[in-house]
Amino acid sequence: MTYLRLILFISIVIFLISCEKDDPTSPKDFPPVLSNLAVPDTILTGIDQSYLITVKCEDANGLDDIDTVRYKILSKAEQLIVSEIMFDDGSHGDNVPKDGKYSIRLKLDLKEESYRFVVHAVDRAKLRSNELNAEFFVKPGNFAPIITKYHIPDTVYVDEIVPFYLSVQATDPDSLDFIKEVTYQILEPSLAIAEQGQLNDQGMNGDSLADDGIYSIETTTVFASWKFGPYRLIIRAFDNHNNASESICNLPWAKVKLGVPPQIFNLVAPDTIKKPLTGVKTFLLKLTATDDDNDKDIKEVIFNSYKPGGVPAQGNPFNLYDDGDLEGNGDAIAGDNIFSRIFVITSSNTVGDYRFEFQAIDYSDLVSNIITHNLTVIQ
Ligand SMILES: [Ca+2]
Ligand SMILES: [Ca+2]
Ligand SMILES: [Ca+2]
Ligand SMILES: [Ca+2]
Repeated sequence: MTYLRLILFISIVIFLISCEKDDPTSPKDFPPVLSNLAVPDTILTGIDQSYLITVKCEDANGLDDIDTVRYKILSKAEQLIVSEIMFDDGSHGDNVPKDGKYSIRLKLDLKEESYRFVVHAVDRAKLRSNELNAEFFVKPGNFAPIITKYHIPDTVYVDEIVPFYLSVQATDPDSLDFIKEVTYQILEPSLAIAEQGQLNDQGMNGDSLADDGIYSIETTTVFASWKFGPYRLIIRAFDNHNNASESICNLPWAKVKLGVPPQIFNLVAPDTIKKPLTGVKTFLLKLTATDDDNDKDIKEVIFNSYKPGGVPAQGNPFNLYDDGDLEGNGDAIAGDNIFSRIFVITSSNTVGDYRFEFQAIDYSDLVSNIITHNLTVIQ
């Protein structure tokens, strides 16, 4: 197939060359050629939106030989609506000047029916290009609804189940349109959907008055139970054309109560370590941290380490982890309140007594008891 095409192409070229040779009056001027006309299928009016129309124009005598690219818009009854030129100078919606792509940005206020966009080009020798056409339809646009007033919580309480009340005023700018529904979605810190549903204007579930354009819902913070991090609330109002307004707010977590401090116990750590002659020696530190408010209330577990003579280690404080990363942190199971860390002694460590002080901190920044542990490094 490709081979056949190649032969056909070569024959055409030979034919054209022979024609030229045979024709003593061979033209030096070639007409411009239009291609790739792009016109939107539908143009909406009355919504302050403009539309970009582009066409490619080439000329065998070079782009400078193109004089004008002219378009006209004809009504269904072939009546001329407008006749203007298109641009390749970086203006009127044209992106790149002098690349042969001509553009015009149109904002039309025409009655609802179909129209025809017709374009042709003329070069400096007054040679006229082929003509390209595209049909498009004009219809009145429709605005998305607008949410004008908000009544939403400024935080998400994670430590107690409390009412969570949402209320917005939604209107649609189009006189013949209406609000079909108002939805909400709450994303938890992991961005998973924590809760979603509808606000109503039927005077129920927290909506105080029916049909007043104020949409409400009263739910609770049960979705947020002890999940710390930023929450995201998305409220969308849909009209009868499925146009939607969208509002997104970020809500930080908060606590109703300060609560009680965490506790730590069951420290596992070696008492004595023989220093390696070369390289490093690792050992595991782990302990259990709990909190009477909720075991998820532990924000972090840390320790400070002091070298022989009481000099604090560089890099204090160090974190212990409850992330199930056995290889990296020595933690066997994530979320079991056993916090772990792999600690390293090198051949350059000083011999003597090292002191470790462990402590947990909760999300109210309350601190636990301190467990002090001594580790003797020997030669
Ligand atoms: Ca609308
Ligand atoms: Ca209402
Ligand atoms: Ca606590
Ligand atoms: Ca663990």
